[in-house]
Amino acid sequence: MKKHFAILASLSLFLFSVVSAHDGSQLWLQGLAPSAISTLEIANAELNQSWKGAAPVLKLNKSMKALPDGSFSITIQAGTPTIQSASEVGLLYGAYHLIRMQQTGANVRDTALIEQPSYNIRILNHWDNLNGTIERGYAGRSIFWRNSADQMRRNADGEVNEEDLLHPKDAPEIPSFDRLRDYARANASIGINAYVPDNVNASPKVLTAEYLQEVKKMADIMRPYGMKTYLAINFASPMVIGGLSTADPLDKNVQKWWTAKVKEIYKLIPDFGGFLVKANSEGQPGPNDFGRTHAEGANMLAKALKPFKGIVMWRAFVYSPSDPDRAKQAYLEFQPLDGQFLDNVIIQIKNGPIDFQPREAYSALFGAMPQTRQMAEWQITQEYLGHSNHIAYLAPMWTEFLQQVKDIARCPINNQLLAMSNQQSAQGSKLKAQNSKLTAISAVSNVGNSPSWCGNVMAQSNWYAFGRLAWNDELPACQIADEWARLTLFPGRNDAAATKALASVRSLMLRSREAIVDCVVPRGLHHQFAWGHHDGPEPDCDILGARPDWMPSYYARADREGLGFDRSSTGSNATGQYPADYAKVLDDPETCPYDLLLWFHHVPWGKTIQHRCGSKVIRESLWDALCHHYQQGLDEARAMQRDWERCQGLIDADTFADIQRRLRIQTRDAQWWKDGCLLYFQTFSTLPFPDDVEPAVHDLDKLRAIKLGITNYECPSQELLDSVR
Ligand code: GCV
Repeated sequence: MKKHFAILASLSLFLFSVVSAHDGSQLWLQGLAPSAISTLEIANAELNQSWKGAAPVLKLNKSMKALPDGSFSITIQAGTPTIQSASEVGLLYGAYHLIRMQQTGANVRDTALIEQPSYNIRILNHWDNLNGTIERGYAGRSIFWRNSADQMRRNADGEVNEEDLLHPKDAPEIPSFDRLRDYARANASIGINAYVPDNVNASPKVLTAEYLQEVKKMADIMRPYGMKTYLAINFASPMVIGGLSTADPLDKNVQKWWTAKVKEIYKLIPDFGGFLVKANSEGQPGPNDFGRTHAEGANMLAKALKPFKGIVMWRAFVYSPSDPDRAKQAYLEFQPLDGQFLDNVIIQIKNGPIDFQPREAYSALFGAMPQTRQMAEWQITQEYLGHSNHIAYLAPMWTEFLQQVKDIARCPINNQLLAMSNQQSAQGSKLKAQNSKLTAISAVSNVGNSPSWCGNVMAQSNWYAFGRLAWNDELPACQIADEWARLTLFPGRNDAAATKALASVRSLMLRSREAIVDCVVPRGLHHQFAWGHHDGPEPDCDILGARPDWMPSYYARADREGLGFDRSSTGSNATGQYPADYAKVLDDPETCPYDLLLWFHHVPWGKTIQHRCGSKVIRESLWDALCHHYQQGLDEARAMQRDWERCQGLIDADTFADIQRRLRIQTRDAQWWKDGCLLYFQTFSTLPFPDDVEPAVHDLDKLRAIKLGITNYECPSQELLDSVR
């Protein structure tokens, strides 16, 4: 008996320690992407390969047409599921939802639910250049353009030829069919229904006949998965590829050129979605170059797209080098244009007024243009969050934003015109009917051709989280983390060891965003990143002749008195752009949320700050608080390492080792941030570190000399980081 027990025990130990290889290349999915032709066939094939139990019934139900496109219901009676929807794509979403329910341990015996999307367009923006590089991409090269090999010329030192980086090769390259189908499937599985395959810093060449043929091929692959194709366009295209002498939106020939181009596109891609435009921003051409407004530029494109039901997503990411406060720019330029945009234009606004910082105030434009459709733009790729070297789960940041916009701006961004149309007459209700259809949310993708798709497995969680929140913007970040980790890291595992490891992964994910805020930009400090590539600290960056608003000192405003940007009514008055009651809260440093203190106020080093840390209320000087936050950032990076170490043997070995290595880099980076920022700010405060803050391990002069020398298309390697500090 004893012997049997011992054999059984060692056998079960063996079974528990055998971890099926799940290296993340499959993302959160099981099996293969069905090579089916129609959406319905895909839904059936997915259920056949993944659903365990009585065969589900799929029913097209036209009476559900009143619900937003893609909505579905699932009813399970005694284990037999029925999925219903007004459209095939709704049935596909229902199939993925059902499979997810089973794989995450939900009740799949008897249940009834209806799911409908929060936004009609749920779109990924890819900043992929036609030469295959990805701006702010840290996961290899593009899956859409010239992706099969590194085709760029390099010099003897291995540096990429500048010309190859900036300009696409003449001939487009056919994208890999399988990779694109896997991409389409992954998106459909979480409800993402649209993509823009090219960079907003757009090459006019994407609109040439040759490239449009490639776009058509992509669109054909994506269509059965419910993915609509859009293009980022260059506003000067009529001049660059059309031979016109102007791109003035009021010029008849320019209008004709766009009308013809749009027709050409729809002939190839009948369900083409429309254009995404970055205009008059960071050197991109736009209507202002011809003395026209953003509304005139956007409307000209909107008119060309209208007959085909296409839309324009016009970005509000604008700022001029001369304005005293970059944070006010988008509002100043766009708010006065409220009501001037046609109804197939939607203004795409970054969540914060600066640029995807780990924490920002929400952009005051949300809710400030009641007669204009608006959509949020988030950033999945970790431009300011340690690239793919750091582990940062971003759903807590996005849910924080959604909450603020709903509560404070009182702006349901998915339903802008509802309130207005309710108050209006017959014309108002017409507006509601038309416009309530145009609701959207977007995010800048982190997908590349690296085996893990996103640079590392943990970074996939943000792609997943974006899809889930775009579908249901009420989902809690912790639920999404749990789902993603179960599906990706512990598929099919319900044993005690896996459950414990899952709890560790969840803890790591949920603390990761705040850890990075503490580590790099605590309490509303922002943009202290290195020049250009934005990896690592460079608070004292000083580039001769460069725009002041590209310099960290512009944002930190450190001096002998204190730290922070005075955006109160006695400063730049950015607070005045927010709804009056919230503006009042922000305007007073005593009531301003502690998390945003240095965003809105220049605070004296010695000023006593009262804040909460867990259940404790702490009173300390700004300087001490700052030191404690950087220390906390470092401590949290170490805690994340410990969380991960608990998963050893329970996660695919290669994935475990890869994330372990990245967390080591992250902890060393946290030390670099703490020393680099505190030693620099200390030159102004002249105050000592508090006793419970670890002394610096670096010299300020050495840190100041660090130049990583990488492009905006790269994540620094461990070797590079180790060699410079
Ligand atoms: C695509 C920031 C980034 C740029 C990006 C720009 C934008 O400035 O650093 O790489 O350009 O935002 O969103 O247009």
